[in-house]
Amino acid sequence: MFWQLARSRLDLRTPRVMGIVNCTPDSFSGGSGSPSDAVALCEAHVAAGADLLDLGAESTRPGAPPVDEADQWRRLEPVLRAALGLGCPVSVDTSEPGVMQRALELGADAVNDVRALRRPGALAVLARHGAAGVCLMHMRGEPATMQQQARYGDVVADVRDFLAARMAEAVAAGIAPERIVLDPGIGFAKAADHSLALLARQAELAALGRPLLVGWSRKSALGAVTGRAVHERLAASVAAAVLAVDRGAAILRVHDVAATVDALRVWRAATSPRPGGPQDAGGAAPGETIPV
Ligand code: HH2
Repeated sequence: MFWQLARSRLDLRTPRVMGIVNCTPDSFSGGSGSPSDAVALCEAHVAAGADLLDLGAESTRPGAPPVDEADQWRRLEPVLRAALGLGCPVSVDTSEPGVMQRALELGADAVNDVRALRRPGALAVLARHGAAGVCLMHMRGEPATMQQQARYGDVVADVRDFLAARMAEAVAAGIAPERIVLDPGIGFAKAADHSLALLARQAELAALGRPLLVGWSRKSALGAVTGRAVHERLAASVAAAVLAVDRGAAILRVHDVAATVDALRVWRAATSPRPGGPQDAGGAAPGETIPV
C-alpha cells in the first residue's frame, strides 16, 4: 500500500505521522503566529520524526469564520516555500480550488480537503495535477453549523458511503485511486459517541480499500472522555492514535509529533516480525519513501 504524491510515493506499510502546522490566528488548539513561527514548527516536526507536514490557513473548528483565497494564500505561501525544502512531503489543508492550484504549482505534494473536493472546480484542479495526492474527508455542512448536523442512524455506514461516493467521483474526474487517502473526519459534524464509533468500527472504513488518515489529536471527543481541556489531551491523543493504527489507520494527523512517533515505535516493536525471527519472510524493509 502506498500514497502517490507529487514528488514521491509514500510507503504505507508502516504507519506515518503527519505534523499539523496551522498558519492561522484562531485554530482550536492555537495557531502558529507569524510565518517564521510556522516555519520553525515545520522544522521542529521534521526533527521530531514527522513523515509529512500539513499546512492549513483556515481554521475548521466549530464556528470558525471562512478565510478567502487571497488571505489563505498570503498566510500559506511563505511557509509552504520553506516547508518544501525540508525533505518531507507537504500537504496543504484547504477546500479552496484557487489555493489548491497555487499550492500545487509551487510544488505541494498533496491537498488535504475537509470538504472532499466538493467545491466547484476542486476536482478539476486535482485532475490537472497528475501525481499530487489528495485526502478526502467526511464532513456535513460547514464548520460554522456542522455540529447541528451530528445526527445519524448509523454513523459508520453514513461515513463509509460518503467516502465511497467521493472516491468514485474523484476517480471519474480523472484522479487515480493510488493518489487518494480517506478520512472519517473525527469531530466534524459528529458528537463524541459518533467519533468513538468510527474508531471502534474503523475496519469497516479500511474495507474501502484506500489508506485511512485520521485526526484524533486534541479533539473534543477526547475532552468528552477525559474531562480535559485542549492542551491537556496529549495522553488521550496518543492513546487514540495507537488504537487507530492498531485498527489499520495509515496516517496520523497530529500536533504532538515526538510523542506519537515514540508511541508508534512501541506499537511497531510489539507487532512487527523481527529480522530473523520466526515470522520474518524477508523482502524489502517497510517504511521507505520511494522517489518518483
Ligand atoms: N482536523 C482539523 C483540520 N483538518 N484534516 C483532516 N484530513 N482530518 C482532520 O481530522 C482534520 C483536518 C482540525 O484540527 P486543527 O487543524 O488542529 O484545527 P483548526 O481546523 O482549528 O485549524
